[in-house]
Amino acid sequence: MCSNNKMNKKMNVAYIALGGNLSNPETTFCQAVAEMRRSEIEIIGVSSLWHSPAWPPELGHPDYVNAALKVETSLTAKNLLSRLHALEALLGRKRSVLNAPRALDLDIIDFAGEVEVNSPILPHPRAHLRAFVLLPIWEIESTWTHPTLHKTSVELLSELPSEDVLDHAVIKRHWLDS
Ligand code: PH2
Ligand code: MG
Ligand code: MG
Repeated sequence: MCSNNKMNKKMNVAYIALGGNLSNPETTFCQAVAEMRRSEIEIIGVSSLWHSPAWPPELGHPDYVNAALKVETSLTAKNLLSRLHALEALLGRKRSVLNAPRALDLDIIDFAGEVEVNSPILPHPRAHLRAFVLLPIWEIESTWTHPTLHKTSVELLSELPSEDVLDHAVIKRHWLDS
């Protein structure tokens, strides 16, 4: 009888970080969002595109483009992660060594405030240390609070070396068609 999925399924809000430093990340991010919209992932917040040097700096990898999305989904965290991994593969991600350059990285940063020690580890274990994650999330939701550290993105950013944070710049505000 009910035609609206939302009436039957529990909806959760999640924050997803996007990153890429191969091919054309803006195009890849747009394709990723188009695919998400086709699968039970509704986009309810979008950051600008941000540019930053690859971390860690000593590897000399190409610069990154990063962004974040706030989404609403009926998927569980585990199913959302599988969906995101499938999308990474579809859009050209080849898995190799840790921190290898990649066409697309999709990480769940926060899933409904859940805390999980098994995959997917929640919140994302390094999110609080990365300005390329915190800045786009701050842009979408300035009141977002880290689920276990109970600090806002601004508080976490203030704990990072300021030169790290200043290395990040907005390169495009509106990159996604609504
Ligand atoms: N992702 C990495 C490794 N290094 N550096 C930047 N600036 N942005 C990223 O998204 C990034 C990185 C592995 O996930
Ligand atoms: Mg990552
Ligand atoms: Mg990842």
